[in-house]
Amino acid sequence: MANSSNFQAVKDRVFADLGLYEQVSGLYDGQWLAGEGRPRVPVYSPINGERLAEVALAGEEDYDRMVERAWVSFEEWSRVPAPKRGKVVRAIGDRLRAYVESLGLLVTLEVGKTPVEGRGEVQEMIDIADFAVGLSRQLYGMTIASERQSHRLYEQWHPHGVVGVITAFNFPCAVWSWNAFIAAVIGNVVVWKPSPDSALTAIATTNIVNDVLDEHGLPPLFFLAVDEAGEIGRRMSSDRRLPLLSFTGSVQTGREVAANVGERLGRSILELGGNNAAIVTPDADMEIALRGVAFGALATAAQRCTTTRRLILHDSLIDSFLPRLIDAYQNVRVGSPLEPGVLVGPLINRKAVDNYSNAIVRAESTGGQVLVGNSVLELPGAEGGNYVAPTLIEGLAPDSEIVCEETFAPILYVLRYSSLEEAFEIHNCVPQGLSSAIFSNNLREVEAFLSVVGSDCGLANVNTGTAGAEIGGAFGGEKETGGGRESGSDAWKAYARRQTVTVNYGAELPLAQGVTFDVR
Ligand code: UN1
Repeated sequence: MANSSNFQAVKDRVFADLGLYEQVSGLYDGQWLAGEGRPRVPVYSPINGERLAEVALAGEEDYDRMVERAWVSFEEWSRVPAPKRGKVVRAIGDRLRAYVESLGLLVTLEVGKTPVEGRGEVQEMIDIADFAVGLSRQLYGMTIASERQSHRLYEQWHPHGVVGVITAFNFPCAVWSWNAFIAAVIGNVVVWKPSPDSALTAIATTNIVNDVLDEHGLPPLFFLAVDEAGEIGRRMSSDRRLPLLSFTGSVQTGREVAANVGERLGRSILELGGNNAAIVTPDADMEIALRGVAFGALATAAQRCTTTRRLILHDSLIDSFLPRLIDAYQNVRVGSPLEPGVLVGPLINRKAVDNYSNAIVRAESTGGQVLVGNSVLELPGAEGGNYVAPTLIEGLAPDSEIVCEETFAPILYVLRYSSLEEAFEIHNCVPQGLSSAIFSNNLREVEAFLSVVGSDCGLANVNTGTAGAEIGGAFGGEKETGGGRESGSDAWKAYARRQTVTVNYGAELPLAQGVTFDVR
């Protein structure tokens, strides 16, 4: 169990390494603004409920000034050649390499991820920095054959200006970096509003990256405004000075953001909820399926957008696969992520624990049977922590209300199927469309899953779980997940405005479509 001296020792080491104190500023507009006169909020560790620090919040005037400054930075940064911008991001990636351990552990302390997952979070930032460096020499535009003589037709990509990024607690720095590093090599400047539940990780990250800019004699590019109630988020969504806003969070808040951004005809990238399923067929490699489902359903205490929330299991596997999964659920170690062997840490806060309990009550009241789990855990040594038992529930209709909702807690609904068509129908009947998986070694089943009648999600996985995407692909989902794409592939195009250029280098003025217009 979390022994408190161990917790304190880790905290002291991490805070010293990252330059954090008991009272920190949550506002960076080129410098860290002192807390005077600003409201403060405490940040608690979900591991044991201990107060980690107190964060001074940004007010609306702070935010306004910040966006103005960000535009000043843009003037300078957008004129730096892209490959040179890439070199700066490379230096940032290198600096992050030096903080893999401490920043990863801060993620553990603040949001409760296991140390390997906390580390993985920072690794994801390093990976996207590498990707962005390569991209900085590849911001290709297309040349198109012009129908007119002595004309050149091509596309070029310019930065938008100041890009807003709103992130959730569950990937407290990686998701920001997907946006920020790609946006930066294109020439944008970024204003970040993190979840107040992961403010310290955002503060430490902002500190590290802006130090590198300082050393390069560059203006601040990565601004930060922590707030508590979402006021700044609302400002951002209706702020015309942010041509692009990337939002990661719930479907409910995403709707508001999309409406506000849409109202001003701005652009948004939405990464909203998932309700991801894994189909396990009789032709699956059962060892791979078991591990893939368990990782997808339990990693990060099921607080990923990509978490497996539904298991679509063939009837014939009910007596073989399911008991093994129940066994894994019974034996997985839940507890303080600072303890060796723990795979499932705490939920982020008490509200998340309540959501867990309420979802199970609703599931049971509509015919669900709990196969394992359904308890809020009081762990000795970690009494103030937010621990719950991973839960498997069987017997619900695939389209029942609770199964169609994303509950950010370790509850996996087991749904049965007999034909593959039925499996796809169950799979696609939820409103969300982020990630999906099939476990099968049968080519026909796999290809059907990947065909137009199969998975309707943005991410489709074969013989690997719904969670744990690499940064090289475009990340995002369909339907209520919001349609946004971030991270790899050509997702960078969302952070740039496309300009179609026509150049006439001839001595005549031929018009397109053969139109004539002789004014004399
Ligand atoms: C999220 O949960 O918001 O694929 C992002 C994954 C991670 C990213 C998840 N690489 O699980």
